Amino acid sequence: MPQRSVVAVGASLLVASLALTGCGTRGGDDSSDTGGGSGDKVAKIGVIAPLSGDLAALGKGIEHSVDLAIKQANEKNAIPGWKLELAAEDDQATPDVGKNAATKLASDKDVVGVVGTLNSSVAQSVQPVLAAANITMVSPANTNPSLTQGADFATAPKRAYPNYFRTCTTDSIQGPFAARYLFEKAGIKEVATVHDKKTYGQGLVDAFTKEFTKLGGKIVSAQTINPDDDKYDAVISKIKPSNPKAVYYGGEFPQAGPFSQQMKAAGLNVPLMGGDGIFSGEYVKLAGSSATGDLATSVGAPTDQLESAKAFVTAYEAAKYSEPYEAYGAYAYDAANSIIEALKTSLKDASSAEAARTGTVTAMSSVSFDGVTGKVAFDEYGDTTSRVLTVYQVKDGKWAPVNTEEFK
Ligand code: ABU
Repeated sequence: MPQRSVVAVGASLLVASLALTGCGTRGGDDSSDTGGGSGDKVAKIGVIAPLSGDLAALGKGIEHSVDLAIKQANEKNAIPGWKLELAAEDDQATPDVGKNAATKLASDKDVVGVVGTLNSSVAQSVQPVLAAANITMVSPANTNPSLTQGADFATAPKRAYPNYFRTCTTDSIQGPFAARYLFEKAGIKEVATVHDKKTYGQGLVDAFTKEFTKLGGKIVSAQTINPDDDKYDAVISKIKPSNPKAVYYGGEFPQAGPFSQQMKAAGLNVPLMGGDGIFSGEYVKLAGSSATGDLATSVGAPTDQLESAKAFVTAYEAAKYSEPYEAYGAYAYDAANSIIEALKTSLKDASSAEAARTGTVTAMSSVSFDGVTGKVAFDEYGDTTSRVLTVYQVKDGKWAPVNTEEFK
């Protein structure tokens, strides 16, 4: 594997105005008591994310980061005459639960925007509900390309929902980015693929496979797992005789961690590589020492190495939230601030939050600011204009960045 070669990219702007004000005074709870004047009207920003279950580590990082953005906006009186509040709902990483959460938020007349979801499969259920209510939705984590560009994204992209935006890049970039890393930088030409049959996992493996074979690589085995299973010996037995030099995994860490551990215990001692769905400290805990050498891509540059994210990291730590910001915290913070930017226009002369919903969707298209992850702006589909990704590798029991690049 190549030596660490982090390329400093992306934003270098310090968001000084979003620095330490208003943080750390409430013991890190995501309370709705977030400042603002007593006569102010209320507008709520919802969160729909897994706040319980296997993926809660990622979901709680999203919730806390949105809470931080809201508290800072209130402390600064970012929208005079209005107080922002957080309305967080647990989707349990399940499409039906997510749909119910969206329905609940849509029926609350104070809700003008939502940050979420984490899972692309849950987004597919949430999108139509929030679209029907003209509520802006900004995901910090959904990477399946169909959510913005429709089912025919590869051949005939068409904006799927006018109210849907995202601050993370898509698997149309993430899959090929991983393929190029393995083939060109790691010199691996034979790979087995595994996915969990979910929207994200399947789409990511498809995108990886297309680029890897185009480069001249060979997919020696293509398998799937059932996400409800925790024993993968049958699938590993099918892969092993094909003698892959790496396994590319489409799915999330609760399954990928044990999969890595079990494949190495079975004598398949090659790196497992996955996407942002496995980029969590929880993956390393689940896989144990077997994780050493495993690889993941994730969106953007490493948050803790970005000059532009320093104030966010400091403020998040000062707030003493009970969970870390994890893979998507900085993207959730930028997502919340993109909604707040739009609200500065849409709430200005609005009689109520509900009356500002359509105006907020319209104002989102013009949002452009220097966020903690870099430039925050959206293209004609609602996708982020950023194409930066990072490859991480497990070393000494934690993920370490090995290559950050803008995908071209
Ligand atoms: N982007 C990785 C995990 C979330 C998703 O389903 O897209």
